[in-house]
Parts: sequence; C-alpha cells; structure tokens
Amino acid sequence: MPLIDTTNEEVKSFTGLHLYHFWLSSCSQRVRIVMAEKGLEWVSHEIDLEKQEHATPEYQSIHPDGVVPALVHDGQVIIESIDIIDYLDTTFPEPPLRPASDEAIAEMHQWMQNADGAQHSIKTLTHEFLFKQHKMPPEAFNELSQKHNNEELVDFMRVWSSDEGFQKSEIESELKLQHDHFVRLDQALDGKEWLVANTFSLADIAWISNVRRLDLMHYPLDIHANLNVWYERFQAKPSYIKGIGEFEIPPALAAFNAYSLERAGQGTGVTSFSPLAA
Ligand SMILES: N[C@@H](CCC(=O)N[C@@H](CS)C(=O)NCC(=O)O)C(=O)O
Repeated sequence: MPLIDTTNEEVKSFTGLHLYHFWLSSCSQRVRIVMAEKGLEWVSHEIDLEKQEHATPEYQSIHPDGVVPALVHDGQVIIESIDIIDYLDTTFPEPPLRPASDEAIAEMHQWMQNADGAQHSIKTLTHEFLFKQHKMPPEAFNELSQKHNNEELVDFMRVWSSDEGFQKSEIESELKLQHDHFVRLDQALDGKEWLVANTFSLADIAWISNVRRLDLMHYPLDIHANLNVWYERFQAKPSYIKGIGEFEIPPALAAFNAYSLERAGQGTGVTSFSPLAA
C-alpha cells in the first residue's frame, strides 16, 4: 500500500478525504467512481495537467512522481490509483466493491494490475490520437523539463513533442497491447454482466476508464460485443455519470471527436494501424 510520508504540512493537517485529480485522467476517474459508489464526501483539488500544475514544487511535495491522482485521508497521502481504490474499499466497506471468495478477490486484483499495466499504452495512444492536434510547443516543454522531477514523464514528453513524434512501430505495439486486453476482457464477459464472479467490483472500475479513453479515439469497440455491452451497462450507472460524465468538458470532447474524424479521413486514425487495420 503506497502510503507516502509527505513533507507538505498543509496536507498533513487535512481532515476527511481530499483528492488531487484532473478531469480527463483515467487514473483519477477510477477513484471518483469508487467515491461515488460509496457516497463519500470529498474535497476536490484540481491539478490541471495542461497548465503543468503537476510540475509545481507544492504538488511534487505531495506526490513524489508528480502525477495524479493523490488521495489524502486525514492527513495521510495515498498514491497509485489501483491502491487508492483498494484502500477506499477496505476503509469504507459499504457497499462492497469486491466479490465474496478469496479466489475471486485474487482474480479481481489481477484485472486491476492489468489495467494499471496498460497505463503507458493508454498514455501513448492518448497523446497520439487525441492530443497531437495541440502539440506541446518547445517553450512549454523546456519549462516542464526544468520544473518536473519525474524523468520518465519528461522523456515521454520530449519524444511526443519532437518533430518525429512516436514511431509507427511503437504506436502499433501499444495498440496491440490494448487490443489484446480487450479480447481477454471480452472473453471474460461472455455470458456475464461484470468481470469477476458476475459481481460489480474494482476490476470493472479499474478497466472502465481505459475503455472510455479508447472510445474517445474512435477505437471500434463494437468488434468486442460483450465488452461493448458492458461499457454501455457501466455508462448507465450513476457512479459513472458522477465520476466520469459530469467531469467531462463538452468542447474538449467535441475537439477529440473532430480530430479523430480528421485522422480517419486522412487514413491515419486508430483503425489505420495494425492490429485494427484490415
Ligand atoms: N500508476 C499511476 C499512474 C499515474 C499517472 O500516470 N497519471 C497520469 C494521468 S492518468 C498523469 O498524471 N500524467 C501526467 C502527464 O501526463 O503529464 C496511477 O495509477 O496512479
């Protein structure tokens, strides 16, 4: 459980639940859904990634990697979205978001790990298929590289903001990873409403934000029929609306949609790349 000893005195004095998050962050979406499921009250601290608010010394004193989300519960900082949602479910057990048996709980944790392991691929595909329309200018990258201590994050942005951008082979391998996960999810959902023991759980919540992200870039989810129905079922849940829907910004979604259509028209959309390309 990644509990962090923070040097930030203000955060240490917080009572109740405080969440540092960003509207579009898939990792933040998971946490907001769990809090909505449990009817928890929380204080919102928005960290605007576009404005580089995750690169301030103050935020990096709260989250050592300078990424979102970070949960603070009665002065204790907890990071890593998968661990945060597990923490919330054990600390606030009602309603439970895990199946009953130990075996099924182990399976749930495996799905959660898989969703976490897909994070780099989600990030690469998001920057390629949604954010590339507004590439980071050199001045903004220079500022980020000076302020942010997370070398991996800075290196990623260096490649993305370069004239060359990502290699085709890299995009295809990340897309394949995501596609393979979706094939496995689709198989697991055959004849079931929810992933593990047919019980709505943290496994479903860990994956919904990744599926939502691929949908935004016009990944053809209907090729995975069970997954597609699961996605529609989940989207009808009040916790999805509260944790994802209400935070989404319509003009930003419209811009993503227009860009995805433009890329498809140019033959450079998500379906133009292997393994989706015919
Ligand atoms: N494994 C971490 C990943 C955290 C992460 O990478 N967060 C992303 C948003 S989902 C972020 O803050 N990215 C900063 C950036 O892209 O500049 C978790 O699950 O919390």
